[in-house]
Amino acid sequence: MKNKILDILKTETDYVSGEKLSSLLGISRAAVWKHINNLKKDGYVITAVTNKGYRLEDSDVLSSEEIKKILNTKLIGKNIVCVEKTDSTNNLAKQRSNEPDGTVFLSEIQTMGRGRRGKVWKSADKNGLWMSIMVKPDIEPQKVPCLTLIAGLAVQKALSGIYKEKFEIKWPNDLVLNKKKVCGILSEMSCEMERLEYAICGIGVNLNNEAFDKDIENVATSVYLETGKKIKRFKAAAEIIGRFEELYFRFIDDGIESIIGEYKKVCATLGKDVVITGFGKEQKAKAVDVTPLGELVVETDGKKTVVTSGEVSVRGLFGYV
Ligand code: BT5
Repeated sequence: MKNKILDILKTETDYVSGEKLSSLLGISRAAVWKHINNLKKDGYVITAVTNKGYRLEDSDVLSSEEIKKILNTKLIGKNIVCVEKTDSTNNLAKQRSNEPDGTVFLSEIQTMGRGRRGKVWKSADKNGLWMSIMVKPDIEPQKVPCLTLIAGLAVQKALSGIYKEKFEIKWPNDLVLNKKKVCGILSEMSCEMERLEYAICGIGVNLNNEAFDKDIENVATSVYLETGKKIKRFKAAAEIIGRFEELYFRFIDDGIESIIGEYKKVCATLGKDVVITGFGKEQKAKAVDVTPLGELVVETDGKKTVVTSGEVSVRGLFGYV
């Protein structure tokens, strides 16, 4: 009933009276009022004016219904869990790992969003998309880093399909726009013996942020800051989930080789002079390739080395990218 009221309010730009809603739906006005209050609790902004009725204001609500309405996938996002607040959607996914394959977890805000190796991912506001996709493929655990590439490429394709700006990937997992980070990805997994139980791709995208904290303002940006356009989070979520599924099925059916070429085309790191930080030291190198397992091949004094994202961080010699 709540959703029926929502559908009616969405089709009207002006106020809809409680009387009209009650006669259209065959419920009492008190029941209408109760459902309106529940919608408000869900995050919808509804203005109520005596003698006029109810009007739905332009609100950006992250709900599984809104996402599912525009989602056309077979596996990913068939089950969506949306919560108001959690420490980290990756943690939420782990706690609820018995949810079906392809479940997507979203939270309006994260109180302890995580990056790699204990770093913090700032996400204590509703300006971005904080989402984890849980998959349970029958693959070797060593191939899980491929999912990070897939997630990065999925976000790149989704945002490039919506905006005309050039979104690029900074190896392995950052999506950058105008040389600043708009998205980070954290993949985690659980294995039993040599068998993968589940993998979680945590995706954080700065969408509508108008500013960032001092400590990250030099590296961080949002889609809004770069394009001047705000986007509803459920639309961005649906777009990313759809792209993720396309790439994920290609990966399962034909291997990462079928995707890596596309990844390399949008990878801003390739061909750049970079600084590799890891194993307690910093080293200058040239990024020359990405392997089918998603590792970066770097060259120093004619010698090629393969580095993995779990081991090192990479930044450009002359800036973040
Ligand atoms: C990442 O780590 O970029 C992975 C971020 C993954 C976030 C998602 S949100 C949903 C899911 N739940 C989680 O708890 N995590 C995932 P890393 O490459 O280690 O980068 C971390 C660094 O990015 C920090 O040290 C900051 O410098 C910078 N940073 C922090 N918050 C940021 C933000 N909102 N936007 C851009 N950069 C940020």
